[in-house]
Amino acid sequence: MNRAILIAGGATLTAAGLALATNKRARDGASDAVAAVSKAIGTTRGFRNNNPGNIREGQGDRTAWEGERSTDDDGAFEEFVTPEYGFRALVRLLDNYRTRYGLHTVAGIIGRYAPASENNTARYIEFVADHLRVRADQAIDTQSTDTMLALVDAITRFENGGNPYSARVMRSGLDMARSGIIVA
Ligand SMILES: [Ca+2]
Repeated sequence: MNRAILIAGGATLTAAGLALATNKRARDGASDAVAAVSKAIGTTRGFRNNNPGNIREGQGDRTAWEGERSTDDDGAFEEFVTPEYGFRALVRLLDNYRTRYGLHTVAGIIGRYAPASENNTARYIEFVADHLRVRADQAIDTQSTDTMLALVDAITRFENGGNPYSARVMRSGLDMARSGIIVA
């Protein structure tokens, strides 16, 4: 399987491929394509809500996340004041999958995270497993910072068609989630 195509979802790879071209016209086209992709990702629902994992509101929206916006403009999804808080919530949720539900595989984790009633779960599982370079039914160690960040990155890419966030922003969210200082 061509991993680059799978991860890029087409558009980013096309831009990257074009960027290798040496003639100026192709390079200009590539810059436009990259800008268009960045702009498209910057307008996704997950991006607007600072909720890169597209965490849904629970029934009655009773979960009060740390860093949740005081306003509720999106009636279906959680909204956070910064992307760091969105990543924090995602890591908290995925840590719960391990500690509370004993989920240790991509199939188990994504099967719960993105139920088939509202998602193409099979495609989601395949995408994430491929990104992590594991089999869907293989145990992964989500206690590991690197593995959790890779999982969060894959979810962000699948949910938004790409990941516009820096590694630092994701790491900051993970550190907040696991610091034990902020509790929610
Ligand atoms: Ca909301």
